[in-house]
Amino acid sequence: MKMTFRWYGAASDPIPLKYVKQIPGMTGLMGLLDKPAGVDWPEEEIKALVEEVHAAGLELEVIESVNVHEDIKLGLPTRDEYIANYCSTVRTLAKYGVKVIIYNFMPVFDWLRTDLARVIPEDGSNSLYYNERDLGDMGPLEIVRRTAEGSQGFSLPGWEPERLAQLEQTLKLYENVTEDDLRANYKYFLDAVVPVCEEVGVRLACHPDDPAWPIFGLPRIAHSKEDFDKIVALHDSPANGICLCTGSLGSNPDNDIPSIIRHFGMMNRIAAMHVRNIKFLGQHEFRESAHLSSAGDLDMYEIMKAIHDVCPDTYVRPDHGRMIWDEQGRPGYGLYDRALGAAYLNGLWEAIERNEMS
Ligand SMILES: [Mn+2]
Repeated sequence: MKMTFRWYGAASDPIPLKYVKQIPGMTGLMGLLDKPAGVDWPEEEIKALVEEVHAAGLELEVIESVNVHEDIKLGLPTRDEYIANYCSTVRTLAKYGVKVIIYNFMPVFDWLRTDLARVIPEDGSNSLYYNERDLGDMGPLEIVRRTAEGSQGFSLPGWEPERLAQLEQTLKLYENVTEDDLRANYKYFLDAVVPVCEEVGVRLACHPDDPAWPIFGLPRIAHSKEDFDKIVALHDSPANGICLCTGSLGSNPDNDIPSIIRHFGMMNRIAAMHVRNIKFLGQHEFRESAHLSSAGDLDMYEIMKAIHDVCPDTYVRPDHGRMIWDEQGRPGYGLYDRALGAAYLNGLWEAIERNEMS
């Protein structure tokens, strides 16, 4: 297991790499370049990022958010150009040592919350919160406006202003797209990109829908074991992998996370893990909790044990944290609670390993 940390780059992440390096057991980053979907990432920017991370004593073997252009998901004729750019980005990233590329195939919306700073009454910290009832009242345009307001001037992954300007038009394009259509377009993408990944030694890692059910009537095809069984079958290769995000899949209590890890780990399809906990508050209502099992409803010991048993060499990162100790920063991506999360997950890991040996 390689413990890693999501980092947004020096220009937009207030957390210095030195601080990341000082978290015990931290080996590297899940990094990114802030590029709109469909763009071929420039080699000089990738090179500069890798050199900056290496200079801080950290690895950069995982890249997040090489976003898939909407035209690819919609299967529009323009998709081939964007797929070619994607393949080119894969090749350049591989040249600089990247092994895993995390992406998602969610139409229009990336992860979604109805409150980015919900106060947790027990201790006065705050975290991301979701309540389907609030969402129903708002509608897509309103939630986008609120998200922009609540993010304290930071951009949120998947909410690029360029894309959102065309939101209404894009929503209309999806009106007649079924789940099967979306899967067919997904297969077209994988059939083009996975062979390139195989050639250069990169694994794609599909991030689940978050929350783990359809929203706004859009087709969503990545939020259950059954969904991912279909995804891995679309193109049969270890390079067609999964980023198994416990908090995203775990937002639906029907998803048994340790058993899903075991299932796909034994198939050699887990390329990366996002590990965090969820506190259920009602039907389609939850908030993100501290990483400890006792703070939420997921069994973090069983999650780490499953990783240890079936994909012990995978990349793990603590996922969204709460805002604690009056930290100001990007919602979900502060330093303190994610550092605590990493320390806790490393502690579980050490105990599991010691137990195995005794
Ligand atoms: Mn995640």
